[in-house]
Amino acid sequence: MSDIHELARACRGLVNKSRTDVATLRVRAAAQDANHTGARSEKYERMLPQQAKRHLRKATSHEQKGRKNLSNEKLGTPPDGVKPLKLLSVVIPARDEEGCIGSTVEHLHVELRLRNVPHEIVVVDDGSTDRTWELLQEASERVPTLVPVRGVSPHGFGRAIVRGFDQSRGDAVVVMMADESDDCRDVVTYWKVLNEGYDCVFGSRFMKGGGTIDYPWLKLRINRLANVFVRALFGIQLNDTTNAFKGYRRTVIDGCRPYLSPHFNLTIEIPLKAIVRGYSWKVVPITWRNRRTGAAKLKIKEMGSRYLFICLYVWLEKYFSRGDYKKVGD
Ligand SMILES: Nc1nc2c(ncn2[C@@H]2O[C@H](COP(=O)(O)OP(=O)(O)OP(=O)(O)O)[C@@H](O)[C@H]2O)c(=O)[nH]1
Ligand SMILES: [Mg+2]
Repeated sequence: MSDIHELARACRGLVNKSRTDVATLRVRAAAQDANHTGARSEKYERMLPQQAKRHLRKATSHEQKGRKNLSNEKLGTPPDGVKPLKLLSVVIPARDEEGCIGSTVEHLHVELRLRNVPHEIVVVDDGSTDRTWELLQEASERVPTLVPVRGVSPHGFGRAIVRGFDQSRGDAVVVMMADESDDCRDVVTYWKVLNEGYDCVFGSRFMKGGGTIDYPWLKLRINRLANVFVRALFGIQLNDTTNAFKGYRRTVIDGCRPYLSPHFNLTIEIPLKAIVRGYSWKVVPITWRNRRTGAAKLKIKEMGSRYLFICLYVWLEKYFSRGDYKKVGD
């Protein structure tokens, strides 16, 4: 029901000619949900004003046309001399995500299948006290590419992702969240960029073309401050280092070991190490929206010092290791 209201609200916004990026994103996100959950019915269409209905129909037909073309499009054709990638592993850490894990996995599977991306979806559940694990078992009957993995104690976001890396087989890896914050279409973009030959692809929600929906005010301020700090410390042109949703070639995942971060600080350990160790990277715009079910696990108070520790650790590596850990030639 809340999806329907969200869509109605967003469309009303469109009718009022408030065509901001965020409004468009809201409509897209809500329409996506409505389609996905089957909630897109006459019942909710009746709730929309005429003009909004027209917008929605037009958007849907564009989207369908676009998808038809995209499914025929050859994705990620590598330039001369670059070996094509064979398999994409999407690694998803999940703890207590019973409200969304099923739709995250199915939605992603549909998108990747539609775009002909050879893939596996490795979901690492550790320490869930709700039905996340049972739902993953059920989903694996419907989604053949799903690989549910059970984490072992001690638990933690970073540990779960590293376990996912160890259990995955792809020569390209994308880390994605379970709470439907990240857009499945951005995963396809990541695959494409990695196939162009880049070692890493970093999404940014804060560049032209990117966006966020319902980002909590305080969290956003802290995020922006943290990113300014990281940028200044490392002198890099990346303004969204702290977002975990990123893509890497397997060579990067292995080349950045051993990982020190058991918790959310792994989010910055991988990209910062990859940059410092000399892997190539590209930044692309992505969209993000706040979770609608479940609870946030990131406790900024607990994580602040851990983020600082890992930043300073990689900074020390950059200036004092004399290149001992640098990427070795292909
Ligand atoms: N396996 C595992 N997954 C975790 C753990 N902690 C968090 N996660 C997952 O990591 C992802 C990110 O956690 P969130 O709680 O969404 O963190 P956040 O994005 O900062 O918070 P929100 O603003 O609520 O989205 C989600 O998919 C969680 O289920 C953990 O200890 N183990
Ligand atoms: Mg989240």
